[in-house]
Amino acid sequence: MSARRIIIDTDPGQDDAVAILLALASPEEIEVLGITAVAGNVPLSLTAKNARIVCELAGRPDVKVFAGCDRPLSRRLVTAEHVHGETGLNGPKLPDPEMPLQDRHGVDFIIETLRAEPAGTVTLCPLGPLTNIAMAFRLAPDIIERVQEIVLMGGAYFEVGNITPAAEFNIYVDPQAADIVFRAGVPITVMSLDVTHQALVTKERNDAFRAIGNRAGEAVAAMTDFFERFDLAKYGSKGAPLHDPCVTAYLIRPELFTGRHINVEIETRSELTMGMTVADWWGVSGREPNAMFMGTIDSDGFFALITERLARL
Ligand SMILES: [Ca+2]
Repeated sequence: MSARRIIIDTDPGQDDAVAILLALASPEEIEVLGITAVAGNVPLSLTAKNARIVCELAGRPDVKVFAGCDRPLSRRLVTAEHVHGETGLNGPKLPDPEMPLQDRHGVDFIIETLRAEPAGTVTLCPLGPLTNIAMAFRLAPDIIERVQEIVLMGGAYFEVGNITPAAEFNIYVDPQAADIVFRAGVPITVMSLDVTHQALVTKERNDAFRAIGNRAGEAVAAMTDFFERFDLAKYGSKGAPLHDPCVTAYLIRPELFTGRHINVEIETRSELTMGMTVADWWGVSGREPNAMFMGTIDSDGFFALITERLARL
């Protein structure tokens, strides 16, 4: 099988960083065509910088990184320094990047890549708010049918919300963009909080990252140490969830996940439930399925995969 060709759209974020490292450590399964940064966990200037820090940590300064949209389509930007720290990558001490940011806008890169590559050969992997993807679809509707698949982290059904009582962060930050993406008709696979809240960095798993003994393992252990302090206080669980690597792990080992092909719609009007992913898990609406909504993960297999691949870096 040839490698899946992907564009990673991201707002790093420690968990984004692990997702990117996993992709770059897995060239047999994943070819990263480029990385587009978006405003989300922290403002765009930081996510565009952090994406390059992570590429350099992976020993891949050749990867093209583009800055995309600096704010949601129509709402004020909400960020999450309370989770990720003021830089977005708090935890490890990593040097400022030397590799350049590409001149082109991230949205233009997405459009041009989908037009240039054979139809049905490029997968989009959004790890943050869906602003860049929605903007690309809005500016160039001809690219929509050329997308192979969208595999994204966002939303929740049983776990409901993590930024408001009703909404998951990525969808909440730009619900209008999410609405455009979920209505586009592209095959979508959703790594929701229902999955990611089962992917907990326990002490044993954190120790395993550190025991790899290379720079990437040490940095990932320091990242998960950092956000664990917040998540343990919030969830009272036995470790912090590692959200975004579920996306890149799925491209390598889809059998780690199970879910249902269901209808998912986005709340864009009610302030109380803004950004809620209304997922028809029980099939009660009669609405057409538009997303593969994941519900379970083999978390031991997931962490074994990440640890094995980080050791290659
Ligand atoms: Ca993210």
